[in-house]
Amino acid sequence: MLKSVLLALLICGAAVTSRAEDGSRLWLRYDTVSSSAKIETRIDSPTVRLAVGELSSFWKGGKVELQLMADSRHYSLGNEGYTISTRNGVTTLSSVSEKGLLYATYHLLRLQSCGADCSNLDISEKPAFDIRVLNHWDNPDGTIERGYAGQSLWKWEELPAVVSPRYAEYARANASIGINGTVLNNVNASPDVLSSDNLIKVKALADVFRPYGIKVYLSVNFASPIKLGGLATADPLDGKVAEWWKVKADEIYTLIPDFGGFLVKANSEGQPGPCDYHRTHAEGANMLAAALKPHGGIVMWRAFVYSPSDDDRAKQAYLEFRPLDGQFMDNVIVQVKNGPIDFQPREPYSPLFGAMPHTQLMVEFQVTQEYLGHSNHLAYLAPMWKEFYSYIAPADLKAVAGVANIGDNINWCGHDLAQSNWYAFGRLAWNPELASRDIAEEWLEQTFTADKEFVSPMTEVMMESREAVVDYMMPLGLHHIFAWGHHYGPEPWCEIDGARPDWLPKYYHQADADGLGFDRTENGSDAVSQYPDSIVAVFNSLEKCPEEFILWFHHVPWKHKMASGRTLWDELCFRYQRGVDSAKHFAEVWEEMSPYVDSERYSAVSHRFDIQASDAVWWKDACLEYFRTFSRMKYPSGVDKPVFSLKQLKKVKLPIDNYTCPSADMLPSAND
Ligand code: GCV
Repeated sequence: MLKSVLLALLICGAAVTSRAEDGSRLWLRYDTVSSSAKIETRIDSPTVRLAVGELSSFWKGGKVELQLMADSRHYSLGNEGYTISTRNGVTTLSSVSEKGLLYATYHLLRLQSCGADCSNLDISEKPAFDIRVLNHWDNPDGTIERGYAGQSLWKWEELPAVVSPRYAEYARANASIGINGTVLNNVNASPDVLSSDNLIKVKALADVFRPYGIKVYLSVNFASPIKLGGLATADPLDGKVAEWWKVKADEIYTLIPDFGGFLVKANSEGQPGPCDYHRTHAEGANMLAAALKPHGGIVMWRAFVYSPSDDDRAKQAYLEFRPLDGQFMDNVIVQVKNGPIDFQPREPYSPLFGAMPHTQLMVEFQVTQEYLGHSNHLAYLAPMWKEFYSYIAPADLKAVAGVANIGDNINWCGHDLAQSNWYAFGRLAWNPELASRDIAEEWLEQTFTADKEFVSPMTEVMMESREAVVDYMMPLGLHHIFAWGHHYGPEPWCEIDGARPDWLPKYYHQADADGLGFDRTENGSDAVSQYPDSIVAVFNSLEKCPEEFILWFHHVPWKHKMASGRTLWDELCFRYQRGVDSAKHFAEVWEEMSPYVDSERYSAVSHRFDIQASDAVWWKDACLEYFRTFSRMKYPSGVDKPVFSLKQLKKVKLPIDNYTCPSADMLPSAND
């Protein structure tokens, strides 16, 4: 019989220490209580100790009990679900697992922070997906591909000897929103990640994350058996290669018994893969899956593939992966980006979803704002992810991944308001039914203040922000018209000698004297036919296609009449102008917020809203002035005259790479 020890853990909260509002506390800005409530539990484990510590430090209500329950109700909530109930002034948190109790704890504290009435709770929660992971694109040298919040959090050179306190803070933040996995390194993976020396460092991180319910995964380089193992080949059907991976998996699991598995980018953008040996993606994935399976590990195999072929890039992942449906092992999940191209401000959903009924699929969202103004612009992304779920049922997905926007900046995400995207990613990964607006409100309340004078206007700003970015960057289904070398500013005119056509904006916008947009109808590239018939009927028709996707699917004449009654050209001008107006409005609203926000975060965000407003003008002028050389039409009334000339903007070359966010002095300004 298990020894049953009643632990009445009373941990007095530490004295409130005043600290600068540097954004480091994220949404976890709980006030420490001076005399803590009674927190009771019979369980003593690292995870439950964390839960008890949180409640003792921050729970302002009455007694709380934490209990493991294996009854049918809790069993039906799965391994991570939980209930919270109140009776006679006692709040009871119950789950079949300790992890569930930790999630219940954060739920309770969230309710308290948001000012909810916690006196009569009856809550049941169960996550929609079993696997809810962040994908870090962090490199061994500390840089982060498409990361705009400093260097990597992982200090490989110090590990395992020095274990930064930020690792536990990171894990705590993730646990508080239900994220249960982290892929530590870039999908453009270095083979050295799997070296024995490095695995000891990975173990040190896994040990910190474990009590928070977070599993560690690694991105692996498919050619590791050659580059690290000294083999002559990485052919997945070669017995020595399979054995190399098996031995490597055994080594990993000896160190990290709960290791999650591998994430693989293969035969994509120059990465090695099974196709180098004329094997399929399924053969490559299955070989790795076989090595992990005895340990309970999984392979997340990315479907982000395209090559410089004649086929429309938007079609390629489907063409390559759909024929493999049913061929993947049951511990492989094919990871598909939400749209068919690449995390653009707006894309239709990828047609692979729904097209591989015999394969486990997961969606990959991008939390970092590679194509949405980096960490200079506010683009609250919950509405974008909800848009995806308006087409794809969560039940058809096995898991969800988000490319992290986290770095070693003190405020984690560069822009204080970009923390909302990390938060929203976790909340929606747990429950995709949540409303974007509710998530925005609860995030604002916890991160800043519950004062309605702040929360109401800022919720509106957040809710409008993604659409504003679409408007001033790429309205009406335009996509990938970014400058060469970075994905920050506009360069729809870009031409680079010898560059792959599908890396150039003209490939995507197809502007000419007749009109604008990529013809993906049955008369064009026919990408539309990859969707189910009911959707083809809509997207293929110029009349029925939602205008938000019209230039994605159609080459539209400049004088085509839009729903508003305007011509395409006028509508385009109107959308760019609307984006500029919104960005200016955000800056104005923020100015009114100074009484409610500490001065540190107030000025940091102000500065970024100013950049966003002036970048919006840059985008509008660059795109409209350039497209006007084709439409040869005038700006309609109500649309501002350009501040910048095309000649001026064509000279702009930002001195940034894949790893930086431009500073204000690098950007074109209306005062230049
Ligand atoms: C990690 C885009 C990005 C690359 C990224 C790639 C991917 O092409 O620009 O930086 O590489 O997507 O998702 O693999």
